[in-house]
Amino acid sequence: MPKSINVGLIGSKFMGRTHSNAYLKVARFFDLPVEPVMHTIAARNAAEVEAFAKRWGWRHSTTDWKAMVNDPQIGLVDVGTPNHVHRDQAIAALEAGKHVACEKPLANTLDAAREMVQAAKKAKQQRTFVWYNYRRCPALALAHQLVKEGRLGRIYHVRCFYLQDWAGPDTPMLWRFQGNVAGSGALGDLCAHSIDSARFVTGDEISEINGAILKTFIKERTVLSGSAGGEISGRGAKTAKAKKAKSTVDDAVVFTAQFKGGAVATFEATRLSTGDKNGNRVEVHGEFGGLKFNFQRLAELEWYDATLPEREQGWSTINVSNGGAGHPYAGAWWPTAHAIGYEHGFINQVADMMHVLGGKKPVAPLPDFNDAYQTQRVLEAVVQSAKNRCPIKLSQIK
Ligand code: SOE
Repeated sequence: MPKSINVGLIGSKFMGRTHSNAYLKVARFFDLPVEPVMHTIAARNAAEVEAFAKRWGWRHSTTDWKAMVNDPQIGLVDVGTPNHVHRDQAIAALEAGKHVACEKPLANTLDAAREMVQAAKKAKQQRTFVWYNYRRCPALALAHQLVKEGRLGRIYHVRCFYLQDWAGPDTPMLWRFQGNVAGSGALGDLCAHSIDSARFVTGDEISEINGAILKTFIKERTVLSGSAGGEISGRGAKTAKAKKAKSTVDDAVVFTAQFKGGAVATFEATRLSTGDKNGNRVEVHGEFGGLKFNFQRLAELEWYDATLPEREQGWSTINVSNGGAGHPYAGAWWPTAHAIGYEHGFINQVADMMHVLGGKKPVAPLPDFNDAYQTQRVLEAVVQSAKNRCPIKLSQIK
């Protein structure tokens, strides 16, 4: 009989749904040493959180996250809220003796992220996890394995871009446009995934940001009643008299970087790439081959093997849904080439978290608070490089 752990989740919007779905499904597909029990969901609006609990199968609902975090029955606290509350919620949960899984980026500021790392260090008995969910897309996990096995040899180039287009001038004010809440815009929301993915695939750390541009194209946005706390919901109303508020985050970021191991890298992320909806791409070129991941072709990893006889060389497309061939996570899902989607990355993450909590190895390494802090340092270095128009060494960012 597997053991179980009671989960308390804070947040019932976009991430609340992805995480709830993951807890709901995981034990149907994976054999787990520890199974999550959907114990309590916490969110601000009493009627909404009650309806959410019924819909997703949470046993209890509450508007009091502090009480939930201190409930002795809860073993794992999941923080699925906007970035500015991650610190208080995660630290309260660690101090109450819980394991913590926190949404990305780790926090809205480097200082808050550092406090979280310190609290995690003190909590010796507990584990921390961060939801960099794209690590658990089979194609990216396979890319990680191939690099780790040395199949690319020395890494020369890393090229990441993350393109969305939902934030045009008609999109109203949301928490994601407020610097004091989100920390940054496309940088922390999208590029943080790219930085994490690049670190994960190469197994290397960024040592220097050589130049960065942070750009806010849309300087102010219409405030619709209640919209600021809401989630991305498409286009807003165009009312001449509507109240406007300043957007205090970047809509787009571009930067160049170098890795400790010598690779050079380019990163680009934007919320204004008209026509590209969720274009998350990671490309790596090494001495013996190349890899290309494209979220919009989720079931595929493009692979170039330069060790083959020259007449056989060319880009090949690996369909990564073959459990029998050992593709990461595929064995838990459907027969070969019956592809999985966005939500499965979250389910795969819960499976890996449960393995770690049960003392077993995850399929792919999970970022803990300290690991996510390394990504947060890169975010800070990019901000400083853009602001001061100069290169920043990561050793300058503590
Ligand atoms: C919105 O831009 C968003 O939902 C991000 O917040 C997620 O982290 C990313 O996976 C998809 O886009």
